[in-house]
Parts: sequence; C-alpha cells; structure tokens
Amino acid sequence: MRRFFDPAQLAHAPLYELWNGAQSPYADTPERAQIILAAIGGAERPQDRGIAPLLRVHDAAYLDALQRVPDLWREAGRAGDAIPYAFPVHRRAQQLTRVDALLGRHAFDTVTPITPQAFTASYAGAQAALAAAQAVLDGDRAAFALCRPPGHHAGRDYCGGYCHINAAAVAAQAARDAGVGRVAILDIDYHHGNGTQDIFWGRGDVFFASVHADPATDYPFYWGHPGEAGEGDGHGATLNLPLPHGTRLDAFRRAQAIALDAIGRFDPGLLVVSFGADTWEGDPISHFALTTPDYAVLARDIARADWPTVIVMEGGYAAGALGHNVASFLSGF
Ligand code: OKP
Ligand code: ZN
Repeated sequence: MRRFFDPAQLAHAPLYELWNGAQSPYADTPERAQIILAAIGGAERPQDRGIAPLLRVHDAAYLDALQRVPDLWREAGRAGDAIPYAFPVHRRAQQLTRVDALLGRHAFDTVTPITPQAFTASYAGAQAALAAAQAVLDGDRAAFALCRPPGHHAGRDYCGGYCHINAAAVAAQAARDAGVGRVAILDIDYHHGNGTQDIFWGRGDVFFASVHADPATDYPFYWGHPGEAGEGDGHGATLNLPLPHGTRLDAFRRAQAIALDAIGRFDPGLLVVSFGADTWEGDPISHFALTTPDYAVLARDIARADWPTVIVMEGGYAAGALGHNVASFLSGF
C-alpha cells in the first residue's frame, strides 16, 4: 500500500496544552509521526496540489487567520504559542481586529495552539491525504496518509482538538470533485469527528459514520450524540454510534458493522477512513480497551466490502504501541 507523509508536518510542536485548568504536555507530539513512519517502513512525500482543494472545505477567512495569527500574536507582544481565551458564543456581529478576538472566533477549545508552523504542517498533512486519494482514484485498492497533526475536529471555519485542517474532509471532497458521485467517511478515532460531521452536515453526497466515546463523558462533548443525523439534503447521511468507557473488540466491532451496513446501503464509490489508534487499551488520554491485533480484525471487516479506501491518520497517543497499532490496522487491507 502506498503511504504518504511530508516532513514539514513535523515542524508544528506546541509547547503545552491548556487543559483541566492547567498546562499539560501536548499529546500530539511530532514524535508520533516518527514512530508511525518507522513502523510502516517510511512514506512518499506528496506532491503539492496547492490551496484550492483546502478551500473546498474551509473558509478563506479561516485559512487566512491560521496564517496571520502567529504574527499578530508576536505583534501583540506575546511569547509562546497563540492560544485563545475568549469565544464568541453569543454569535453576534464581530469585530475581529484584536488577535484574541480572531483566535476565539476560529477555535472551540484551548488545547489547539496556532504555532507559527501550524498552517504549513497541517497544509502538508492535507497534501498527504490528497496524494492518497489520487492513488486510490488512479486504481489502488487502498492508500495511507500519515496525517499528523490530525484533522477530524477542524470544521469549515474553526480549529480544535489538535486539528487545524480537516484532511479527511479535504480528501473526500477531492474525490467528489474528481467525479465520484457518493463518498463515505468512516471515523473510528476514539473521539467524535465533529469537524467532519459539521462540514458535511447538510449534504447528501457524503455519508459520515462515526464510532466513538460517548460525548456525554468525553471530548468534544457538544457533538456525536446518537440523535444527530444531518439536516436538509444531509438528513440521514450522518450516523453516530457512541460507546462507553471500557469498550472492547466485540462491542466496537458490532458498532462498526452497523456503520458499515449503513455505508453499504449508501453505496459509495470511495471510502475515507479517519483512523485513530487512541482506542487502544493503554492510550493515555482515552478509555477504550482494544488490543494491537484487534486493529487487523477491524481493518479486515472494512476491507471486505471492497470500496476503494483512503486511510487518514487521526489520533493515538501511546508512544510505545502506536507504531504496532497502525501497522496492525494497515495489515488488514
Ligand atoms: C484529538 B484526536 C487531553 C486533552 C483531551 C483533546 C482531545 C483531542 C483528541 N490532554 N482533549 O481526536 O485524537
Ligand atoms: Zn482521538
């Protein structure tokens, strides 16, 4: 299977995340990508397809803010990474000249700093996803994009959950633009892929199914509940399957089978898998109990339907097991 990664993705290295009222170590380290690369035997550098495919799922003002904020932060006299502290939940007209106003307008949490390299690293990750999509459009059965930083929490005009650019959404939209009539996204990261869900919420041509930790207890809290089904043309094209802490292979596999059945009825021409290895039993920020061999089982269940498949990396934070878990998953294809 072809694998894609750009070394520019390593440069984004936030100093810390502001979480539970304190500074804690940033979970999405550049080392995560190095570990995965070593385990899968390296990757090709993707071609640069420009910003146009990113603008198909993100607002220009948002991508512009990602690029300008680090400079505005310095100009405001600040050291360290740009982190928002005020959020426009009132949704009234906004004046976004102050860097803090601009930051808060385009973010939903405080764990996603906009470092000077956030844009270029996430842009490169999206290029990896586009390269994997192209490989599959050209006839490969599956391809892997090592998208670190992850992307599935980023919406059309906001960042969050370590994500700035939604690589899975970029890849899905690129497949649509290349002529694939219906594209499905299966998100099996531990956390709900709120950004992906939001981007395709009103659309019937991209099906979004997610198996994840119950947002009643877990981040991102405000999305991923069972009733969320999409709106307008998108009604019925979103499927959420939350699971409790302690979930093991059998229950996860049953939920994934429900998602795969729904995707089968949708009959996509291409599948994008948002794959997170943070469902592993020892993950430091998560609470499921999958084992390393379980990932090959889940992948084989996905592969059985034979949809051309673009696999996009999302989370997974247990450094010692991450490489093995990703290799196990890819082996299932
Ligand atoms: C990103 B992805 C723990 C903070 C937890 C943020 C979770 C983001 C997960 N230090 N909140 O979906 O793996
Ligand atoms: Zn996650």
